[in-house]
Amino acid sequence: MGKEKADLIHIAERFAIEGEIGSIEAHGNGHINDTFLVTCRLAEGKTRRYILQRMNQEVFKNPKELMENVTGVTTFLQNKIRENGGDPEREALNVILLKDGGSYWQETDNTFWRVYRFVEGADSLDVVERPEEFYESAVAFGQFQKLLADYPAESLHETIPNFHNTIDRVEKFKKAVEADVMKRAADVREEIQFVLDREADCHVLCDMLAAGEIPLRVTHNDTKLNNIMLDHETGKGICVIDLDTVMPGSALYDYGDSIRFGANTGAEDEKDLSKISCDLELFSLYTKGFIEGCGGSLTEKEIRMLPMGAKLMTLECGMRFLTDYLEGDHYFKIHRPEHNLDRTRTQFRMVKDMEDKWEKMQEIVESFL
Ligand code: ADP
Ligand code: GN1
Ligand code: MG
Repeated sequence: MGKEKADLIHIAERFAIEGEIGSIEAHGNGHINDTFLVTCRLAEGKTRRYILQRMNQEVFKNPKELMENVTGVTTFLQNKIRENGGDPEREALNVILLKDGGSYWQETDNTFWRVYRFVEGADSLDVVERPEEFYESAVAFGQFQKLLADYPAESLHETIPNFHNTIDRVEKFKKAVEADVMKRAADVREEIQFVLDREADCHVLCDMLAAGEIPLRVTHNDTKLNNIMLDHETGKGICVIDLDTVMPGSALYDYGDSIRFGANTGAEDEKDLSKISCDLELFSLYTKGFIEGCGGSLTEKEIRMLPMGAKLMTLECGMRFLTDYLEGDHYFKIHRPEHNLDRTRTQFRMVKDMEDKWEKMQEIVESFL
């Protein structure tokens, strides 16, 4: 991770954490930030844990604006949770400030760091082990969006411009194919063609948003299963994390990204594509949970378009992995040479499977109208 433990301790000590640092270990499976679990010793053998993160500056060009969003959203959520009788220290992310009050630390090497309170008694999952977990994640992501319904959207910075603009994503993808800086395009012709054959689809949701047929909302935009903490005791989605991409978007993005990841019968980077498919039971469960979580706020049009949300978020993600592969793997963390290509292939297999199951998916969604 590029930093010695002593450096990490030095950075963590800038923040108003409690106790004496006992250990700092790399943590979690996020693809973007460098995440560490910091365990501090308190009196009487007790411990307090924190998450220390180096924000990814390749992805987030403006850490100051990023942290303005995160502090704004977390403070707003904490107030709502308090009003609703919940526990704001556990049900929302809590930013730990610097000893002198700022929300992030700039190291001398120009890296940017932040600290969150660790959400105890809960887990983030990389795969759906029990269908109920997926259902609970849906309810929680739906509720999250509902909680943010009256957040002042105009105060949010666009941390990644055009993040789910699939028209823009296709353009960037085509540029990467044309530039072919790594000379990899010839080996992935089939995958490139897969995108080009679906270019028209990439306009559908953008056009509907532009025409006002579906509403712009404040959404999370990165709703994969490991971005939610599930409570050990109740199994409920206790806290939505990874708030770096909270921005105006569509409910269909949040719904679709969860289906992309969690309703897949295989892992996002599975090499054996025969293991990849869209599990319709999980699809149905998530749909039910998300609609419930949104508490009646989704319009009929949004509900009818849910299958398109799932397909487009999966296609977009595959296209992003392929773009990164063509550009030399500078965006997503990779752990083996063709990692982004393996990820691309699972996404495209999932899209194809959704296309084969399209009518069934629509029937399922319509049963909730
Ligand atoms: P990335 O953008 O790289 O995905 P995340 O913010 O999602 O970074 O953090 C990576 C992982 O670290 C999460 O999937 C989760 O397992 C863990 N994590 C992050 N924040 C917390 C927290 N406050 N409490 C407990 N675990 C956390
Ligand atoms: C990244 O940050 P993480 O690992 O939760 C990415 C998402 C992708 C996802 C694919 C800011 O999510 O958009 O869907 O990887 N986040 C960002 O697994 O680009
Ligand atoms: Mg994450």
